[in-house]
Amino acid sequence: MRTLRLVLGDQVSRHVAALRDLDTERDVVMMCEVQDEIAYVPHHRQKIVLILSAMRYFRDELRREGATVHYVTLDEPGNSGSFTGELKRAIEKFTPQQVVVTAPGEYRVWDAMRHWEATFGLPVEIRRDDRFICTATRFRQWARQRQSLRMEFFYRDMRRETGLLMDGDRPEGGAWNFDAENRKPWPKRETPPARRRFPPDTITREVMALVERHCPDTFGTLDAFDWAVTRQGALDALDDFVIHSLPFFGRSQDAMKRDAPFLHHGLISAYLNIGLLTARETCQRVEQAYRDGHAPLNAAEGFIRQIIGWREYIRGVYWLKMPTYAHGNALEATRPLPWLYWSGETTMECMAQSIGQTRDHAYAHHIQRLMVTGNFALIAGIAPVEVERWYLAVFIDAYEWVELPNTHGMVLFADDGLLSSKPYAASGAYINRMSDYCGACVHDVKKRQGDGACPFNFLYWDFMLRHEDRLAHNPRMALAYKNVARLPPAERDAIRAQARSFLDDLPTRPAP
Ligand code: FAD
Ligand code: DLZ
Ligand code: SF4
Repeated sequence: MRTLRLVLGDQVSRHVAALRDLDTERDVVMMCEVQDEIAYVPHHRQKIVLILSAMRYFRDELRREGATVHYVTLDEPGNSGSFTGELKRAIEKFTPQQVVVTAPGEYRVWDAMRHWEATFGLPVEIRRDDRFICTATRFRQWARQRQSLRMEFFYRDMRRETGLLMDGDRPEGGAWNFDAENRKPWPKRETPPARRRFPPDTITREVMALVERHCPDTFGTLDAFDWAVTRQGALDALDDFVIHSLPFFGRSQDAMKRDAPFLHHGLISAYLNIGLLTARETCQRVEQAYRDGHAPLNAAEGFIRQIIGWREYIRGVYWLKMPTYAHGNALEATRPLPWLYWSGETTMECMAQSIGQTRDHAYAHHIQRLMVTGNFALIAGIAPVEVERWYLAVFIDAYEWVELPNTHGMVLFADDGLLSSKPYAASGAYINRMSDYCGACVHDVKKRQGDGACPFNFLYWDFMLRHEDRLAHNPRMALAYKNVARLPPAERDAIRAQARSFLDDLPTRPAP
């Protein structure tokens, strides 16, 4: 039976479910570069280049294996601009007896896919994406047994199921979590390691020219593009991380430093998310480094927890709650996204650093996303849909299944605490403790309000006052609200007034 096998841009793996039983003699593999996917948010140009380059390399790899690959480039005449339109054209051209595809990462695409069988009048098999360790069904069963969905318990189950860092049926080292040893500021005199980068070669340079022509005005520069675009490149990047940075991963996980975007982070989310690396092999490589004595347990455990814990949990929540998950707005946040998120022009050094490096590399690490750009959006009361669109656009690794729960739930508390037991609101003191940003900033991090005060300070206190009725009863906020109670009435008024005028003065423009 002749089968048409559709592979999406974030599925460029020979082991993806749709290619499992590929018959290179009879079947046709299809991939298409389409305008709908390029434009559904204004993606950073490096993200588009990564995806299209990885697709083109994967096409060539499959052809070397002898497969027939129907590949539609973005500028090909007749390109209909959508998955559905391209599938229609391919069905007319190859007259297959069935279509096979791997389930997509995003609900939006799944919603289109489930109509294909009726639209085209032939069998369309949507296969489970087995790149993930926990299936959506398994997560649903886990969630059904709980009153609250806390990641830590899910993570323990994943450790047991995968056997990663286990000592029989007990956790390696006698504890599930070694965070008490982690999360220190960056050591003052230490220079961050030079990370292995991958300068663009011919295929990538062609794609870069295409993207420059096609998306001249979208966010982000291409000048510093040096992400890996092949499976081998991604494996080399993982090796580089394990050798040079893994031993220090836990310690430096939350640290921030000026002009140092990567520190000891993995830089592998983009590869995991498009299929160039698998979660399991990445964790096994890290576990081996620990067992060989190359990395301490706190580092290996901390890293593995991010992947089999947070990453799998976040995906589970997405498929458990979509499509309604995105609709909530528990804190009734309505401000438009300030233009500084796109321009990077601001006197707040922490924001300028985090947004500037995002513009240059399509990358900011977790704490910058959570506690700088995310925290600002939370305490400023910016509308969730606007914040979510920004996060989905600007990062090299952004897909809705992982971006949305992180932004909507973890950062904005828009899901009313489904994902995290309290909002991650923080004043400038947190940023000052974990970074060297404040020393280079015109604002005074020690000042709560008044001339020159750090905006994170008066916005934080304004947030706490604004949401007192809703949050003061949360036991995890009790200590913070004790401090709120000590604020004299005149200072409360001053904080509120300064926050309002600061936010009202921030320029906004229609989003790109
Ligand atoms: P490391 O710091 O080296 O961590 C290792 C790996 O753990 C990452 O590669 C990633 O696969 C996984 N991981 C860690 N934390 C998370 C998490 N909270 N959720 C899911 N996976 C996690 N990650 C994405 O992959 N895509 C996104 O669109 C995305 N959006 C985010 C939005 C916000 C507001 C926040 C707070 C976090 C977001 N994250 C997202 C999670 C995290 O910030 C990135 O995975 C991480 O910064 C990627 O860089 P790294 O590979 O150097 O990660
Ligand atoms: C993100 C993206 C972009 C920018 N372009 C394409 C593309 O041209 N062709 C393609 O197959 N996939 C692309 N992608 C990835 C898809 O958006 C992704 O597969 C869906 O969001 C499903 O997760
Ligand atoms: Fe950011 Fe405030 Fe520190 Fe400036 S002083 S870098 S605005 S936290």
